Amino acid sequence: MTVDLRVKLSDMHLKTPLILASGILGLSARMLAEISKIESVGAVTTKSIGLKPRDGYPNPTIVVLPYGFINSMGLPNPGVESFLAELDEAGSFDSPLIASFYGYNIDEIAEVAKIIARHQAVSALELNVSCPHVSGISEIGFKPELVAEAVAKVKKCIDKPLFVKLSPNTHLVVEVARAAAEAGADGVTAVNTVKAMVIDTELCRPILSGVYGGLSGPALKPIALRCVYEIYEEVDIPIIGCGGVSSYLDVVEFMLAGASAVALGSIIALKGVEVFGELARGLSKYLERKGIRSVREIVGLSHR
Ligand code: RRO
Repeated sequence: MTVDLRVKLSDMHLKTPLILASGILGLSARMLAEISKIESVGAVTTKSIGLKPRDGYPNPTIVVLPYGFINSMGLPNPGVESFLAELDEAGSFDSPLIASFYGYNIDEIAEVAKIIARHQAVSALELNVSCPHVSGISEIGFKPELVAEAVAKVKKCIDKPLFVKLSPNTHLVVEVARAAAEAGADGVTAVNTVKAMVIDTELCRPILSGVYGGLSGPALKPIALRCVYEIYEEVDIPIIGCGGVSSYLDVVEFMLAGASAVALGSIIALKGVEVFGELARGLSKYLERKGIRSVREIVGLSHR
């Protein structure tokens, strides 16, 4: 039996439900274009891009733990104009390119969206209102009314699908998803990292230069999965599941919870892009074993 891994996400057609998450190998446009050519890659997402260049935080910016990473990169990015210039040189994309972006207020968010959406290589936008350790970002993403305002304003300026990346660091994750949906968002990405920290017991001070960071990897997975499940129960909007996927069964779990596609982050940083092929093969075998023809059939199946 041949199984079908294709999924549709808003108006994008993905060869597989596997997406490269924002912040992973996504700073160079040329590298993203290369990754988009890998057979089992469904879509690729850029590092979050803002209006102006940002250096990010000084080292140390990442701590490796037995159950995941804590990062505090601090939103390093070249700024929207330089990033688009890079995109001009990057060559073609064989899978949809999702441009992640941010702003410190609603006017700035709309301005960045307008500039990015003009680039023909960009298939969709993902609004990051959920970075846990750069001030001014989650402050928007924790407030359903501000997210609704941002989404409505952005949708007026662009004619491409808009996703909103949600924070797990609020009890209002479903309310924020609902606000995004009602304001016209085409999907949500659930979720960004969990706010966390590490302390050096010899130096007796926080290890990360930014003090706080975002926890990703296996420890995040059950939290992210719960967010996807809750949103699927309450809000009628496509969901990209994101958080700690490290095996094809994790992909299956996210889809059963209600995700139409699944973004991969820490596992790619750890093991490289070969993982896309491994997960796609595992997913196909799972579907074959279950006698399911299309991966689309398992989306939300655990809610029966
Ligand atoms: O750059 C970062 O430090 C970062 C961002 Br923008 C984000 O959205 N999530 C995260 O864990 N790190």
